[in-house]
Amino acid sequence: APCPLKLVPSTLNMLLRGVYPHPLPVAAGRGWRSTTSLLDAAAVGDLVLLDPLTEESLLQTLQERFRRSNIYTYIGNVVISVNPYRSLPIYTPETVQEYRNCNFFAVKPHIYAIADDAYRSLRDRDRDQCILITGESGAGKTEASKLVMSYVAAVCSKGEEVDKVKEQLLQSNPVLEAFGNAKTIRNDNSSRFGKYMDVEFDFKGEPLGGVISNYLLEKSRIVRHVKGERNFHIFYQLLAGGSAQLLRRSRLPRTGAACVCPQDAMKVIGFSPAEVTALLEVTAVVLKLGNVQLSSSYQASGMEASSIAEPQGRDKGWGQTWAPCLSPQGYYGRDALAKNIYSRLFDWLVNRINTSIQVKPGKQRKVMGVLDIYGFEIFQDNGFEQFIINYCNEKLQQIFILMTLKEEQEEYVREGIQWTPVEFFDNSIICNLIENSKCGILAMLDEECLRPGVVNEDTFLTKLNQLFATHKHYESKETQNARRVMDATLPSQCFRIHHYAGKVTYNVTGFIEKNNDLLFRDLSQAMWASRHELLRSLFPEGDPQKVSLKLPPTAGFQFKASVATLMKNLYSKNPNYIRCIKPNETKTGMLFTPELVLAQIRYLGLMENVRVRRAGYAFRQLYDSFLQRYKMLSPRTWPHWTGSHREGTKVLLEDLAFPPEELAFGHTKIFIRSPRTLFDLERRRQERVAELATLIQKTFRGWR
Ligand code: AD9
Ligand code: MG
Repeated sequence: APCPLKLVPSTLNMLLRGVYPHPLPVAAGRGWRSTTSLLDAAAVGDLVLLDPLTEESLLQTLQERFRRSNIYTYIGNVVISVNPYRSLPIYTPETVQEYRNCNFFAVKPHIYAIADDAYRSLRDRDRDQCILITGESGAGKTEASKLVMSYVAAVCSKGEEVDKVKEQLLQSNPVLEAFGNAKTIRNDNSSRFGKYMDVEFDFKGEPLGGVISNYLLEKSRIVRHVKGERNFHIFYQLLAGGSAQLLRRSRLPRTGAACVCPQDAMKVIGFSPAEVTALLEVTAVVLKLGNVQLSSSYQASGMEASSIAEPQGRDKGWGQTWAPCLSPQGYYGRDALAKNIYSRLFDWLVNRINTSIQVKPGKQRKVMGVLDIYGFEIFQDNGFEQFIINYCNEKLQQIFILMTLKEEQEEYVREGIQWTPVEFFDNSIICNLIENSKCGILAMLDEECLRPGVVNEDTFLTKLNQLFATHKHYESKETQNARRVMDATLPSQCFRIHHYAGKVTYNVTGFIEKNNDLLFRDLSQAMWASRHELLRSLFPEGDPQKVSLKLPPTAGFQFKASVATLMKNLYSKNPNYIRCIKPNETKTGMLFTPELVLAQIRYLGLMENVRVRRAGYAFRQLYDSFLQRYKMLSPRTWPHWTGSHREGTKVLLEDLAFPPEELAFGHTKIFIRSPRTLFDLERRRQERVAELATLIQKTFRGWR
């Protein structure tokens, strides 16, 4: 009801201040506008306060908020973002201003709020930050990372030097997307690599530069992709938008609709024209390698050999260059070479960008890391890639739990509140199953890859089945039989892992080859012998002077090491999470398919998120804001309390007679255990406000 404040004489005005404190300090966790009632369950902006907490209520809340175009919702300091698949007017410069230095509690949940919080905490409190963005393909991770970056760029200071750094950092995106993104069935601009970027700031909060790390480029796309998908954007951009000179030199036709090759972005980053040309030339090499056709013939020795089929017309030059290195394993060698050139080129690109944006050593800096990485994957067929990706997500979940608990514990210590251990599902057991350096699945795979002679996946699988026969999170045909699983449905060549987010069946076919990732030595030597400086530099092991008998580290080993580095890096920072959700399979604007979202709620472990978040106390607030909002509930604190805020809060809550275990009094904050108590408090407040309003109106009428 509208408040009759305007009409009320000033004495009454004074009285009312207790009822309508102005501005209303918003009580709860993040996510309420001051005018929104906490009791409007459908609008709950922070799922920590969801009551009751069930998968269903969580789903319904997200759906209802989505319907109202509120795509962002919090779980404490975790932002859930549901992809609207249409442009919403919520990223304007005005919105940036609204969130700039905002009071987190007083504005709607927004990705800007978390970006602002992280940035301010980095600048003013000297705490390094990381922003972890996860979600399935098409859920909006990359868009989210760009929103965070552009927000930070908009709010940090301006100046010629700073603007140049900002521009370089922002322009690294289109370049990496050109080489690392592709159209897939799930997403027209799907990132086919994981990306972590540290943005570094000076003590004033001005950006100095950054470092990018990339993870596991999907290089198999170079030689094969599903119908309806495309290869990496750069190939199309090269053919449609590459300079006439480059196309002529590479003997490539101009084809496709006009599109921009990100040459300008590369220049902004600091690439020289010669570097741009070299990069695109090697890209052209990969493109042309795909057209190389082989023919088989029998040599005098009786061995079968393949050689390049008669090169035609303008490709003649290439054909001759490649001919000697493409015997004897034919297409396999050709494909391995193409994949290797491209993935090494991509690594080179990332390094080259880093050279431009890196900060001089020795400079004091504060860091904000942004991680945009593939979410949990459960497909019909899951292979080595899914295994690796899901392992990474398992580690991210582990670190999430560790960090959340650590953060909670630290706050309790700061506030002088006793910490009671909370129960949560500790997924270390699954991480260990995969990564244990003696007998984890990855170690077993490496062992198998090292075995001389014919290796195959059968022995690998048999070994796993024996080793993990009694492991709670491992399932095989044998364990199914032994455990008398009713729906024993495991296909042959498969094992199943019970991940925190669900069960995934992996087919071991291809594990060994993908883990080995070997390139024939004569191919790397041929590359090293190339006159093309860049191409040559990508294959240092091709130098005959440096022949090494040591096998290169396996793909699994490398990934495990880079995940370990990443985790260490993240663990040293203050975490902020963005969990992205894809609302439908058809990229349709504002369409919400509940079953699909529910599956993601599970993969993302959101229920566990909420549980961990409110494991101790679901809600906490500074004493003065708390007292201000609720003081009208006790005659002892209303309308005025003259003692300390802490004492006032104590008196107030004493009068309300909540069970003592529901409350804890910290040094600066009051802690409330369950959302129910908070709602109770809020309900009482609403009733009291109505009562007082009536009373005031009556009095006022009497006066008139
Ligand atoms: V993948 O794992 O790289 O395949 P992402 O990165 O999770 O995936 P991406 O950010 O590329 O997904 O988003 C997919 C598409 O959704 C974008 O191209 C946009 O068309 C759309 N999208 C995502 N977020 C938003 C948004 N906040 N507002 C409007 C959005 N559209
Ligand atoms: Mg992406």
